[in-house]
Amino acid sequence: MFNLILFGPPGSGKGTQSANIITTYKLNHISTGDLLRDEIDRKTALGLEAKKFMDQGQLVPDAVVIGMIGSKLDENPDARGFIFDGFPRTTAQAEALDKLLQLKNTAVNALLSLEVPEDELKRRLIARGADSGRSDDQEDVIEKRIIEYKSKTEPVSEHYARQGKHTRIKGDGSIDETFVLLRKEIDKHLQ
Ligand code: B4P
Repeated sequence: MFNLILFGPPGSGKGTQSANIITTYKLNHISTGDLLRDEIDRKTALGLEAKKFMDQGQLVPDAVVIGMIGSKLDENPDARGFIFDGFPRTTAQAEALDKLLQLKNTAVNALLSLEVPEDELKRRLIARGADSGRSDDQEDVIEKRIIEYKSKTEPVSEHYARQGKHTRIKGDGSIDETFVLLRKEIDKHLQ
């Protein structure tokens, strides 16, 4: 089994590159952002609760997100591996993920961290907000998401650096250029 965390700030290309990776490597994609937006669209109790946090640029509480991941892993017992997109976003989520995978006799193989300057992140998210109307892609909310990332999410990369699993990937080129860099790194693990 090959388990990859695609990591980086909001707008760094996690969702975009996950789509490329799942096509090429046939891994199961778990995006907590997509799962939460699906709950919001279906107006479930979980979705209504999550929306309050997402619209403010805040992280959704750990217990909610960890519960969703546990169910997704159980739904796919025969997967070749998983790509985790937007998860874990806190050290508590990382510790929970390590335990959930351990129960399945597997572990995180690598965390690939997309590095993109802040002005480019903002440019991408504002552009997406203009097209999609996504309520968290508005300038004031984007600022808050970046602050949340720095204080709560960046420590996750240190958690996996301590396990020798953290690699930085230059993420400010085009979508295709970034995918070439990601492939080189993933191929090293799969050889
Ligand atoms: P996510 O859905 O994960 O959103 P994101 O961080 O903005 O990344 P995304 O994957 O969508 O964007 P991408 O960089 O691909 O999270 C949304 C919210 O959900 C969070 O703020 C939080 O509230 C909540 N949440 C999710 N997971 C959680 C968790 N684990 N715990 C707690 N809360 C959680 O793309 C952005 C734009 O850039 C796109 O328009 C794309 O086309 C463009 N782009 C990408 N790569 C590009 C490139 N190389 N060049 C030019 N443009 C590019």
